[in-house]
Amino acid sequence: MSKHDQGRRAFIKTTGKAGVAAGIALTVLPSWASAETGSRFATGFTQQPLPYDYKGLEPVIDAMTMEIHYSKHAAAYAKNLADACVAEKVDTNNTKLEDVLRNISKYSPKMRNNGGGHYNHELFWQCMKPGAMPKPQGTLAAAINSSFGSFEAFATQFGDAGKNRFGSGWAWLVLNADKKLVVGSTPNQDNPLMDISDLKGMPLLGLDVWEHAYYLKYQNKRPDYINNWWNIVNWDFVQTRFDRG
Ligand code: MN3
Repeated sequence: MSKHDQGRRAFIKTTGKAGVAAGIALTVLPSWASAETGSRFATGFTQQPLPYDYKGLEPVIDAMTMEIHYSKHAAAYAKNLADACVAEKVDTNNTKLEDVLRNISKYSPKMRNNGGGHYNHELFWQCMKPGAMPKPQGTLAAAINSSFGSFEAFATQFGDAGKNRFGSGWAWLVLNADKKLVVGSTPNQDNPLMDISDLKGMPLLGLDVWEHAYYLKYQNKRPDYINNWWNIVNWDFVQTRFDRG
């Protein structure tokens, strides 16, 4: 059961009693369920189960890479984020991770690296799925065509953002404050929610271009990893994020 589900159950139980006692139906939402973020979309502070097994994305991403990436790298970001939250007195039961990231300049480098690392990976796992369709459809496809000229032009621009990111980082498709689709990249574990980021907005799709994401299978050939990655993008998930953005 996810932390959010646990929170929801506890919330329903608590307000159920209060509602009966007061004779009214309460409509107050817990803090993590703000209208802005929506409880279904908020990223919690703890690592969630991978939505497929380690072999699920083969042959694009091999099982060993997925296992190490999820159970070692991403797990470490989650653990170090928890430690940073204790040290910096972030009440994880009553704070949204997204809000910490939006104000990340007020926190330590440890919070920046691990809060970003945890958020980015939780998003990344959901941005992929076995048996994905090759392109977006519907309103997202139309918006991509309108913003970039064609899906192919978008994919080239996004791929170039990942290929040209020197060292470690992420490529992103972002919905910015003007509700425009923008492509770019961030260094290390930074992301477009962060107040310190040059690229700003709601991340719709993220691609991990750290070597740990591809090196066992692709070695130095990051462009091959990126080109193959299009075969496993979960466009339904990206569409859902676009719809609520
Ligand atoms: Mn990674």
